[in-house]
Amino acid sequence: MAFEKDYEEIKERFENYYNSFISGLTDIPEPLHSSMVYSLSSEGKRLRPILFLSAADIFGAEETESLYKTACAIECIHTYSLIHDDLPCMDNSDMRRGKPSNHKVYGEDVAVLAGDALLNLVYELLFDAVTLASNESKDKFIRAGKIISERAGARGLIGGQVVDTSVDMTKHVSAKLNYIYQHKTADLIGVSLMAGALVGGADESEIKKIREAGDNIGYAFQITDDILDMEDKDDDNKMNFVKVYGIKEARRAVSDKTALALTQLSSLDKDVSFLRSLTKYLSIRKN
Ligand code: GRG
Repeated sequence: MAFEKDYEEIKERFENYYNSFISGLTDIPEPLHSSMVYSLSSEGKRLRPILFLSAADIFGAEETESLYKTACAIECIHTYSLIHDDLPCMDNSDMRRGKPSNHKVYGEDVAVLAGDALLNLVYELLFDAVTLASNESKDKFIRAGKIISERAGARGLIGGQVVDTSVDMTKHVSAKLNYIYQHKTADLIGVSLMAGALVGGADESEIKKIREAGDNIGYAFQITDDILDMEDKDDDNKMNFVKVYGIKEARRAVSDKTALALTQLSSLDKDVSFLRSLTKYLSIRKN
């Protein structure tokens, strides 16, 4: 299928750069180095960098090193969040991507530090992206770095995680689930699209449309994750959309959010065919 071929092609282009970035991680003491490389190089979908690169392409961004450094920064945020999310004090998960989770191999102390080190690499990469950018695109990479940092931070990913792990879910469950899904998951997915559009030169109204589409894609992605977890019987006693509303309502929500995202993408006067196919694929994915 054309979509799968296109996905693999963008993934391969990203991974060529990403793998050389990982090989360049030298002068790091052991076992920190091995722990970082273990999670960075384990097989994932690379969804967020693919969203970023696709959005950038739609708006005509050039294939520059700044672009790929920003894509690597986004994948590093995602990887650190998975390492920390698996820790016993968070989701307490022994497995990740079909392999023992980072702390199961390297211990909790090293896993915490590997996550921290990846987050520090993020700002090295984002600063490098600005430094290497042409004079005309420097401001765009500065803005992209700023929104990525915001959405990864206390009002974004980390805010969503703290509500997920520590808030009493017996009251106002709908509002709390909304907050968790928007921030823990949709913020990074949405900002990948927004940042790509930004560095490609999208105007404010285009960024707003792609932000809305990205947030709907991200929300649907998290509900799909819950559905897959329930089907896998990988149940963790935590409240989620399926447990609160049931599987039928969860499937309907995925379909509604996906339809909204498709309409929002189509309202951009651009060739969004790959992003539309990706959005549809994500709503029926099996992993
Ligand atoms: C500072 C402790 C601390 C935490 C940072 C951990 C954290 C904030 C946020 C958790 C974010 C999280 C794990 C959200 C779940 C999102 C999700 C469904 C991830 C799986 O994404 P995929 O399916 O994974 O794209 P692959 O393996 O394909 O990359």
